[in-house]
Amino acid sequence: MTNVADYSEKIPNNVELREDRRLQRALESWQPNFLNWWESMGPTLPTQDVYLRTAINVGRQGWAHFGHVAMKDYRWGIFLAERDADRRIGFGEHKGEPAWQKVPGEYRAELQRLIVIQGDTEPASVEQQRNLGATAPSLYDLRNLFQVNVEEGRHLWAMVYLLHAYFGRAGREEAEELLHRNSGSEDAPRILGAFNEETPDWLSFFMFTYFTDRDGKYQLGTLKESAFDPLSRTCEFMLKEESHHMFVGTTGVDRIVERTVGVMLEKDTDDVAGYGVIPLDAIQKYLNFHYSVSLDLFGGETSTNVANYYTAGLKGRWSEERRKDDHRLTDDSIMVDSLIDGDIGQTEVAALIGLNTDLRREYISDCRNGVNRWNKILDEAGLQRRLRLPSVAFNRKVGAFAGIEATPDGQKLSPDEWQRRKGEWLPTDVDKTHVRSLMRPVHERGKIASWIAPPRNGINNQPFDYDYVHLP
Ligand code: BYC
Repeated sequence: MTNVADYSEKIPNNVELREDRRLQRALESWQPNFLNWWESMGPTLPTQDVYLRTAINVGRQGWAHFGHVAMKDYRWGIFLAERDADRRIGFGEHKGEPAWQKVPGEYRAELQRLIVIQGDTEPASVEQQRNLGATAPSLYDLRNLFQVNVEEGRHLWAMVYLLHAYFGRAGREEAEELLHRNSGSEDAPRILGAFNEETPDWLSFFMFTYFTDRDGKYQLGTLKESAFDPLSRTCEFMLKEESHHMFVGTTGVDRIVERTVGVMLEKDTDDVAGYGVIPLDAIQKYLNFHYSVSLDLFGGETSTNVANYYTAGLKGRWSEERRKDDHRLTDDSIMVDSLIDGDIGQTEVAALIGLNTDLRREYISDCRNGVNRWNKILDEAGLQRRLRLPSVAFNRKVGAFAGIEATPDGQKLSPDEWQRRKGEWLPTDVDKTHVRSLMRPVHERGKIASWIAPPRNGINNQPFDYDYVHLP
């Protein structure tokens, strides 16, 4: 394995693919299927070329190259972070043993399942975002959308490599299935709920990249701890790419809030829908939606699956090595959110079965940073109004609160009351229609739509008015 990606190969890689002819042939026969999928399910807006980042090196410095590339010529490759020959398992019953370079027979099914679930989300997000190019607010944003899309495509490659290289025929079949399931499909939907929701407008896109990509960050962070070393190294490199996706979300919402606040001050009213921007109420409702569906992605508050994954060494905790405990957790407990006699409360459970909750808490505290940041914009403008994260019980479809309805403050509601009032907290048809009415493309260099402020900086030190995308 080298740090440097070999682009002379049909499938660029740093895993010495040419040394394993069978694997190389198998992946080369999957490649046209991937390209067909990209053609039929990927971005719909035709472009000449896009200023994209391509991975060239997995080392600490200078890992990416920027340049204008025709989307169909983008080189999706397989890159694993450097191998540490002495790496040891950091948690669970195999703690201290050498990390695995092969899949142990007894954990084959579970590992495959985790890799398939992870892999399924990557193409799903591309499918969800495929029509957004047609309404991009600027060339800068259009370029960022495509950057996110090609990298999600690469993350699919990352998981397909593992399936092909380590899971035999079953793995190859799963790799095919990853291209057959589609976001929102009636017959063959994507596995996890949030990946079957639409991303029909750019406010949704920024909320998705803020909240849902952040779930990706946390899940990849736990898989980076895995005893299965190739999975760990794959995820480590994916996390590097992932940070730009969240940057897109964070700054996208910043820029929307900034623009809305500007018009609120100028017109001295909260009721700014008529002035071509998105009112704070609508921003809060979109936030409520994307946050709550992303909380569902962590699974149940208690889960024997996650306890087994941890004990076996397949999936660790966020920042496993920084935790000050025995990394086995067989005698520990944790408080988890739960329904107690029908009310929202907390219960103490064995730490191992509460690990989904542990991860979700890390995620929630990270989500707060964004909200604080957006609130700072409101504060600095002298406005009283604040955005906030809704209660963990709000709008949940998975876990302890799936069977109840609650307000963003965590007050339980009867099903009737929920039906009557949910439009106060989740985007209504009126909100969605307003947001969509603003989604008119601005594909002219240096120009930007009315509802969003320009970014403070361009990409790779280029100015905002750089020709990030050439349209036909
Ligand atoms: N929707 O035992 P439980 C990303 C199922 S995002 C539908 O609590 P567990 C990205 C569950 O499968 C990160 N079904 O679940 C972001 C189980 O089914 P079975 C993706 C769900 O296993 C943006 C049952 O309910 N990566 O990378 O502890 C753009 C009981 O659940 C859902 C991963 O998720 C749901 N939301 O935890 C691009 C990492 N949740 O066994 C990319 C891999 C649960 O009864 N996956 N179920 O048939 C995992 O670690 C775990 O499987 C989960 C679930 C955290 C997803």
